Amino acid sequence: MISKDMATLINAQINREMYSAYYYLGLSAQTEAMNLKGTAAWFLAKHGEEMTHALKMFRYLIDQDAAVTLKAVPVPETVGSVVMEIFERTLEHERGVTRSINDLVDHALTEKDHATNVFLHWFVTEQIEEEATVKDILGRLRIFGDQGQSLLMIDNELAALAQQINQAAATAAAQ
Ligand code: OFO
Repeated sequence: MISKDMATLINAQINREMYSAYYYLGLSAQTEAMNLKGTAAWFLAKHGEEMTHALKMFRYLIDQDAAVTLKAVPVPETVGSVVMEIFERTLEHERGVTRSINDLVDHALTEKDHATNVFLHWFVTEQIEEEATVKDILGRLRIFGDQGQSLLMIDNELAALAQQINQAAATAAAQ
């Protein structure tokens, strides 16, 4: 059993994870409309990942005998159609999520809630990986540009990355 305060904060994080999923879904639609198939597939794969994050927290609350309180998911912010800008906003978005996960860990430590602290470690590690991936994509866009041939190259790389994410999700679901 976890405290009411801790459960409230995890419920708020479920909402943020759902928002992340929605944010990526919106960008998938947007980049699909820009004919960036690989980028759209990557954003769609990210949408699926974010949904699993929300469901991990949902399951944790239930396992801890805490109430799940679902709230409305905000409409995702509008991001311009410049590819560089899309990834800059995405990095900012992920950094914001990292801050909120860190706040949760801080709270768990304050409460000496060891179970939640251990549970959250997975998310801390996940955020490191997610920020690094977006930083890497952004780095390539900054070096090669976000137009023409280089955009095509990055779009192809994102298609391959999306496949990896989907395969990992399928493997995890089969276990
Ligand atoms: Fe939920 O992992 Fe990023 O946002």
